[in-house]
Amino acid sequence: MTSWFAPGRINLIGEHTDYNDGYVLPFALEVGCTATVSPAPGADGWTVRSAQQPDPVDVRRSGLADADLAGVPDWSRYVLGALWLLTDRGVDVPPLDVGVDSDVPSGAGLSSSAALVCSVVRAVDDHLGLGLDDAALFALTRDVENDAVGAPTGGMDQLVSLRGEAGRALFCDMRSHETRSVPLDLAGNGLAVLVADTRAPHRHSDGEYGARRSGCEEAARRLGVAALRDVTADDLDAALGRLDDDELRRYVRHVVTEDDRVLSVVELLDAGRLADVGPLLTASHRSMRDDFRITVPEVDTAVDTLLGSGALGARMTGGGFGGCVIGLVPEADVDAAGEAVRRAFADAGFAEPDLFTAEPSPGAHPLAGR
Ligand code: GAF
Repeated sequence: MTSWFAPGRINLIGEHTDYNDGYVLPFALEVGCTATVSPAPGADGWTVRSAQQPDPVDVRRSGLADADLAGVPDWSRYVLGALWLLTDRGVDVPPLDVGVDSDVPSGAGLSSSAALVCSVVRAVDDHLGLGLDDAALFALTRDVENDAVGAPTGGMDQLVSLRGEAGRALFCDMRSHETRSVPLDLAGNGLAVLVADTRAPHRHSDGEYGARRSGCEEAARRLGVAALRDVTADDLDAALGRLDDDELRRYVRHVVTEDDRVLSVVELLDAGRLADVGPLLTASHRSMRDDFRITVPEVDTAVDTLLGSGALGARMTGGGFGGCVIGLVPEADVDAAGEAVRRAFADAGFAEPDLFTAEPSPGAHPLAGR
């Protein structure tokens, strides 16, 4: 029996930059998913079970093709997709029992799916002694989401779930997939990351995410670059001048300025100036709201309320259209800021938000007693 834990994530800054080959700065959370892999001698396939789901899913190995994945419950595709991709790539995956147990709230934009797939891939790799290196582990987890599940996401969530570090954020170059951790010493600076899960329903989020991604790809094509990462902040005005489509211009402005903000935040964190990153976080939110247009009233209300109650900066985190907002808040103001968000939501007639603080935590790791 082999057990691995992999965490969910908060993205400190760098939204919708990953699939543009750009920069992101997420950190791993304390909450996550535990995957336990056991041999299933005598069985002729794989059984996957979730502590959060009523029924296990059984699949015969010989019958596991693309089409079969379409027929299994959504949550199990992340598990079966990993087993299927390994098989497709020539690994003889024997009969297995895979159990998963997650405490990442689903649908909150905290990457419950990355926690799931990363815990499974690490546990299967370890159990079967495959010895996949860092690059192969990342590629497999991203391919499960893109190719097996069919979600056109950019890889940030899997990268930080695999490689996050306690007390640090992970600076990721999403072209090379090289990563470097940078200090995020919240307590040492008397600060906290206060998270408001707005519980806003993800309105049209799937189609809107894909539309943003293809819009960015189209803009890069028109500008003659491989990806929007290749347009620098210095080139931005000239690039905007060469596009006649207002929507694409807004997407380009968001991505290019967001990459630039990530680099500025990394510089500040490297220099031990955490308290100075607030305005960049808030500028990121404004860019998502006004240029990329992926916010909803609940997240804008949470951001404005946090800023009005002591936060040094605040922004939506994750793919958008709902989910969570983060505020960089002096520890002494955390309770009052949370209470202000609750009150603002009640006044606006929104669902009650969930408020909690987040600690940069370790990435995927094996669990003892396995
Ligand atoms: C989601 C995706 F999964 C990530 O790849 C990333 O694009 C993010 O939205 C937006 O920054 O979490």
